[in-house]
Amino acid sequence: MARSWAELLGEPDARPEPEEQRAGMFARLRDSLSKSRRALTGELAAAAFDPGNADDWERLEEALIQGDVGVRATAELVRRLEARGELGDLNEALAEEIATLMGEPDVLHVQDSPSVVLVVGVNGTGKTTTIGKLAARLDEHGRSVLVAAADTFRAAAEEQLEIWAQRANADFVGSERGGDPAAVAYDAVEAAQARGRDVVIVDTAGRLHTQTNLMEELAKVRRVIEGKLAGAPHETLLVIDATTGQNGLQQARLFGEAAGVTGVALTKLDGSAKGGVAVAIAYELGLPVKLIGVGERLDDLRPFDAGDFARALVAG
Ligand SMILES: Nc1nc2c(ncn2[C@@H]2O[C@H](COP(=O)(O)OP(=O)(O)O)[C@@H](O)[C@H]2O)c(=O)[nH]1
Ligand SMILES: [Mg+2]
Repeated sequence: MARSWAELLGEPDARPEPEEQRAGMFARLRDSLSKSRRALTGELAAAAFDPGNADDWERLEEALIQGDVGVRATAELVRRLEARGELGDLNEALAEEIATLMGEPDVLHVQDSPSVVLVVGVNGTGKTTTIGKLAARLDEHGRSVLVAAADTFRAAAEEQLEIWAQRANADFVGSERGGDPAAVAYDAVEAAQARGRDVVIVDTAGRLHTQTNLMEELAKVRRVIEGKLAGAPHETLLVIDATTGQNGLQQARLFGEAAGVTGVALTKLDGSAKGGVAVAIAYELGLPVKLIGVGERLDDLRPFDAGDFARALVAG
């Protein structure tokens, strides 16, 4: 049941992705997750799985941990499968339990006009690219977008975002290099209010999370946005590179605490063998995965759908 953009954006009367497109989208997702699926189920002879055999349960546990699902989520999945009694097809059962564990889908909070989406995450995870892709979809769905380059740390960052803004038909607000990120965010919200734009997306710097000044900078950007517009930021999206596995989980933990993250965009699933980390992020940290990146092109960003994801990850 592929989730549509209309559903993710919380449009009234939103419908799931139509049947004709579903098969193709699932095939593509399945393809993107092939390395992760191999990492997770490669060693596991699901057909020969015997629920009465303790060694088989142990092998399943190892496979899940190997597949970056994380220790706590793995323990919970095994517990739930054991509680089923009659298992049927192991991979099908596992896919169902993973989908349940990842929880009900949440919308991207962009219903107010203007809404502010603050985008945070470590350098290179795909923040700017994801913003460009998201802006293009919002534009397609009739929402006017303004993007703000509050990553004033890296020289090329502003220019990169401006190019994406042009492609996505979005307004762009930047700063002089070395400028104050919080001031850029302030200007952006003000410009959106003045021009009647629907969604402001704020790009931020991603110097390593071990530097406390990054967290302080993000907190300041956040405070300025909160002060400028009541209820903002409506969404704080953490971008995680799926190829980093458990490291990504650690990032999620840090940013989640410091930056008030409300949702996750998991990128580079197409090249990752560690897509299972999505389960750990959702279950261990309680952070909803809202978007997945499956490539570098403009249309390679998708609403996250737990059922499809779980099936593509283990059952295929
Ligand atoms: N294969 C793949 N590459 C991606 C994806 N998302 C981003 N990238 C690439 O990751 C690199 C870093 O992206 P960028 O947006 O600059 O990261 P930032 O530093 O967090 O802003 C770029 O080469 C992007 O094209 C994705 O979903 N799949
Ligand atoms: Mg960037």
